[in-house]
Amino acid sequence: MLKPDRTQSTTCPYCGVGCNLILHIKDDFIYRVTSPFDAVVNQGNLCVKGRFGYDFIYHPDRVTTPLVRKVPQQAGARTQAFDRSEWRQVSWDEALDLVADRLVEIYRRDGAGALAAYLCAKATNEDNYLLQKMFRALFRTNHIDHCTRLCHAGSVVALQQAIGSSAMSNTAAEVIKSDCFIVTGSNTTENHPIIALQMKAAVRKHGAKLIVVDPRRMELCDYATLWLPLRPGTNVPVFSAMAHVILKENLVNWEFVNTRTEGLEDFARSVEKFTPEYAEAISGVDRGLIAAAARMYATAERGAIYWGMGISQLSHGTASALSLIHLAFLTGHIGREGTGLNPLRGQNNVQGASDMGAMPFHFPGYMAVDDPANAPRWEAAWNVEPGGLNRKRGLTTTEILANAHPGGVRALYIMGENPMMSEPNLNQTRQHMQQLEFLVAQDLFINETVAFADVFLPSTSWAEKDGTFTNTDRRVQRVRSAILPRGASRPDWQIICNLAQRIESRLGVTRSAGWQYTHPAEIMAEIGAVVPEYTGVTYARLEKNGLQTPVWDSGHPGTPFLFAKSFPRGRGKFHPLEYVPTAEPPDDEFPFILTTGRVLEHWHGGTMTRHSKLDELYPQATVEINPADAALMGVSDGQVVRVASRRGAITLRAQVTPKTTAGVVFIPFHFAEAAANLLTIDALDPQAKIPEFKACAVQILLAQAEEARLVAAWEPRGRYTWRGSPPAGRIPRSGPPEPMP
Ligand SMILES: Nc1nc2c(c(=O)[nH]1)N[C@H]1C(S)=C(S)[C@@H](COP(=O)(O)OP(=O)(O)OC[C@H]3O[C@@H](n4cnc5c(=O)[nH]c(N)nc54)[C@H](O)[C@@H]3O)O[C@H]1N2
Ligand SMILES: Nc1nc2c(c(=O)[nH]1)N[C@H]1C(S)=C(S)[C@@H](COP(=O)(O)OP(=O)(O)OC[C@H]3O[C@@H](n4cnc5c(=O)[nH]c(N)nc54)[C@H](O)[C@@H]3O)O[C@H]1N2
Ligand code: SF4
Ligand SMILES: [Mo]
Repeated sequence: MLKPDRTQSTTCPYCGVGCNLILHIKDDFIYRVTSPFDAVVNQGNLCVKGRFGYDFIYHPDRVTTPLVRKVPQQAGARTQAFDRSEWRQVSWDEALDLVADRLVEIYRRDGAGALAAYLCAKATNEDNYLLQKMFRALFRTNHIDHCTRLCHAGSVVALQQAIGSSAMSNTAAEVIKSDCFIVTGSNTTENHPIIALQMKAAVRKHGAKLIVVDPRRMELCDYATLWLPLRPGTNVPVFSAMAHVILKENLVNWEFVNTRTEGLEDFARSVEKFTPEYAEAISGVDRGLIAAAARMYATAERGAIYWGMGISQLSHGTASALSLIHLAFLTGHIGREGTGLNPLRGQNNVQGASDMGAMPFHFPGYMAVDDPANAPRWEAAWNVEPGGLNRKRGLTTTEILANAHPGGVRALYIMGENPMMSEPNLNQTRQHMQQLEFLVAQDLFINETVAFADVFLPSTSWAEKDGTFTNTDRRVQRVRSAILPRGASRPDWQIICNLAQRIESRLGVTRSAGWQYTHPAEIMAEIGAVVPEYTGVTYARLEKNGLQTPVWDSGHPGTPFLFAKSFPRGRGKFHPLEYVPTAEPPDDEFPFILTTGRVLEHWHGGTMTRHSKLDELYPQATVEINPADAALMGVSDGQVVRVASRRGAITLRAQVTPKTTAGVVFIPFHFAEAAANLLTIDALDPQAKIPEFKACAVQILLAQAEEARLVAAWEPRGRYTWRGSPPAGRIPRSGPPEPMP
């Protein structure tokens, strides 16, 4: 067996579980990944992505030199360029000067509101902190957001309203201490695989009861005591009916309700009408099952709730999450080990990016931009004149693109996101992208979004840089550079510092906000000096297993579970709810409900996993159809079908499976050849602004022969290749910039 020259321990770049990895390296090449058995998060376990999905860093399509578009792009007529010949390789100086010139020009001409940035839940805390600092301190804009908007925004708003804090309340591994737990809107075995292992252990080894509430028959249903297969978009009636039963049968934890919550009376009146019969009529879930689930959760010693996108990605995502929070309030299943309200955060560092202020409403540490007490603290930290920082809430991701027009947003800076795959209604998103006057992308690949850019800044991957990620249960862990940066790529934090200094000199700033860091540890020290929850987070203390925030001071051990004594807002607040149907119910013309989501082997728009061996494990998009529906339509397994909504159409193979319930079809959104988001609807939750990815109406037709031939010709990695790339098989080594062909 190959002997490594060295190993490096670090954190997985994929999901929010935050598994610890050991990279085995020979000749500056990572050839194997294992995991330490004493890692508290994953105890030696890894899913297929953590174990094998790192090879994208060596993929020949990866771009490691700064690039500028050859043909200048015009607002309104911006095009996508996937071909190397359409770009010019430039030096870092030229690329950074151009970006600084254009951003400053647009800022001087149109003001702060014309600039916006998408931050990156894949990048480190330090990277995100610096990019929001650059846009807030230098350009005075709060138009800063990231993929959390498309993700747990509904949960975040609901938890803020009810509790005053939006993170997972407990540690995922505590699930083995629960005697009953609800998993809803979360396909945990595919999307948080290592947490799912702990859930299975809770059931099989510790005898816990599991209640699954989900329209799809995902793997955890095999472990569940009860499965409530609800129609997509009917969370509020189902969970409100559970609250109804808990109140009617007096299964309420009165001590908790009386001492820790407020607003019960109005709430109790509002759930009068949510009888199990009423909920059954709307959701399709048997009334007896709803009552049984209510009793099982309410009478547990330690009950916990875990949830995912099936709760938040709806045009009433906030209400859905509130309907879950009420169950924990009524039963007092929060503030103790093995209980809690646990939104499973998705990206490796989405918790961290949110903590770092990668959002339009908050400075780092969730300090509201429009609360007059907060801006002065950051003005002092960033050397900004008093009153200088913008105190108005900025635009969200979805709003930033919708406002890309003269008088609105003119320049967008995207660090590691792919809205041209991840936003709903892509045909419209495309039109918005075309309206931008200037687009900068900082990424590893020319993905569907980067292809629209004027300038490409090549960043290093997680394997080539130092920093920290904060996982789903608030654990801040080290990311350690294992190999030299590929080609001329630079860590995100360095690119931002290089650029910010150029911007400051063009703006003629006399008081620098400070960009002279020699190591990300110094950035973390700056964060900890102002954000109380990160005060005790220093690199020296993170060495082995990281620390769970809040870490109030340098001796504080971190916080495994929250809210033992009180909530940040004082008492937990009940919110009376109404049932609001999804924005686009099925009808005669579009008779199926489309729900979208993920598969184990792939990641979002596929930029990373489709440039990895993982693509060979799951090479093609499929639409999952229930056998009853397939029989009615005469569709057989593997047949090519055309799926259309009012916004777009795609062609792909059918997968006939009982995993999806009758009337509902499922398409993963990883595949550009059949992008699910061409179909999805851009209806938004009014408060959280999260799109309704989980329900829209579609029709399914058998494909024409021509379309079927196209699908048959798909190959693994058939998505795009960066033409002119090195011959397959050659592994580009670190070193000087690659020559352009
Ligand atoms: N392999 C892989 N893992 C990932 C990701 C990835 O791309 N690939 N992405 C990461 C990210 S960013 C995130 S946010 C997480 C997401 O993780 P999940 O939340 O598990 O994501 P989804 O696949 O979108 O599945 C959501 C579940 O909601 C269910 N659902 C749909 N509609 C409803 C509804 O109306 N009510 C209820 N109760 N359930 C419903 C679906 O059937 C599905 O089981 O995964 C993370 N992990
Ligand atoms: N239909 C449908 N759409 C959805 C969802 C759904 O369930 N259904 N889910 C939504 C959710 S929950 C989410 S979170 C979003 C995700 O949406 P996005 O965040 O837009 O998707 P990703 O593909 O994860 O994009 C990450 C990008 O970062 C780059 N990258 C990786 N590492 C680094 C790094 O260190 N530095 C830099 N600069 N770049 C890096 C990758 O190459 C990639 O291009 O999608 C949303 N869209
Ligand atoms: S469970 Fe998540 S963090 Fe762990 S190896 Fe898989 S993708 Fe990585
Ligand atoms: Mo997400």
